Amino acid sequence: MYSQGLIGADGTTDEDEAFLQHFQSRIDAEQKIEPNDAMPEGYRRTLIRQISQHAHSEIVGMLPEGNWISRAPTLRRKAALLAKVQDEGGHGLYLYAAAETLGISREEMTEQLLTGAAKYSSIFNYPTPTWADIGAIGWLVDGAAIMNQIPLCRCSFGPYARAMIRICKEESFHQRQGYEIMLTLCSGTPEQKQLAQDSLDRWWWPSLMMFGPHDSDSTHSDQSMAWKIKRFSNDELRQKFIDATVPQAEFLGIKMPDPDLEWSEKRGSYDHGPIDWDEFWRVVKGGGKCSKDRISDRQAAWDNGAWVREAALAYADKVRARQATAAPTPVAAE
Ligand code: BYC
Repeated sequence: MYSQGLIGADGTTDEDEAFLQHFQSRIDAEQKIEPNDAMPEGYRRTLIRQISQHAHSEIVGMLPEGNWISRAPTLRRKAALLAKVQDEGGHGLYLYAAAETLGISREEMTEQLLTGAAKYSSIFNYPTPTWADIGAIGWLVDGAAIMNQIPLCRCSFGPYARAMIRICKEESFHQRQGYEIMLTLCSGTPEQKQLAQDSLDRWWWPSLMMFGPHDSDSTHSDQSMAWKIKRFSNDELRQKFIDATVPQAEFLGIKMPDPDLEWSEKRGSYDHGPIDWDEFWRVVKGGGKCSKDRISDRQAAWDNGAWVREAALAYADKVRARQATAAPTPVAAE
């Protein structure tokens, strides 16, 4: 049933019916697929696309928060934010390493990011004008990330699933540090509480957009769910996030910027107002407030790091040359 040109049967590989069925039966049996296993070309490409975009998001995601490290209000806040931003860098590295097992290099992935061929999460194209934005990012952006990423711990591709386990543990610390910033602001002066409210107003809708387009406009979901890369649809995860987050805003005593938000007894979930999909696609296509800066910052980081890459390669060459000329180790007498 999956052979109708669906599973990467793109004419460039010889994926016959039997091969595709055997692969799908492994997926259906919840077996992990490992890098050296045979896999349809479409599965490999889908994973490279998703994992590399995820890695880029972690790395670009360091920028809006990194912007506040030198201006954090206390030493404790500075230390926590520094650790969080470092964690995001680590997440990017685990994910690039997982994608590399599928046959793409770090250089190729970076080039795809810098030329715009690969996307990164829309959320990181918004500015962080106040300290409260750091609270809102931890609470909402990391909260949305956890909702999306916990199911990825059960992704059918082993290296991605294993990377996600550690990432999710760290994201949960990130979410709590963000919520604690919001809690502190909301228990402070009216001005501080207003800062928290303004940041919620700025970040709520973009956080909902992180989950991707409506299911009806999601081009990859059906196939990714059949392959058990994704376990839930974009709308399902978005709804879970809304249901979990509304009570947290109530506890803070601030209001979601959605007049249509209402608990539905019938659905056992919150109904919400319309998401501005025009804004989503504009931002995804590079029209966000910070889109140009994000890419030029990454380009500068790549260019400025060239000497490190060159030095590492020169050192590796030296080690290889030394090993090649070293005298062979004598064989021990019996
Ligand atoms: N932004 O068919 P769909 C973090 C694209 S990092 C931009 O539903 P899919 C953090 C999508 O790529 C958070 N583009 O796609 C870091 C596709 O275009 P392409 C990142 C988006 O893949 C630092 C098209 O729209 N998390 O948490 O089935 C600090 C159609 O979409 C977005 C991940 O990357 C978007 N929001 O589902 C703090 C998680 N949404 O590729 C926090 C892993 C969709 O055909 N990724 N598009 O050109 C996923 O779970 C899935 O890739 C998505 C999209 C749910 C994002």
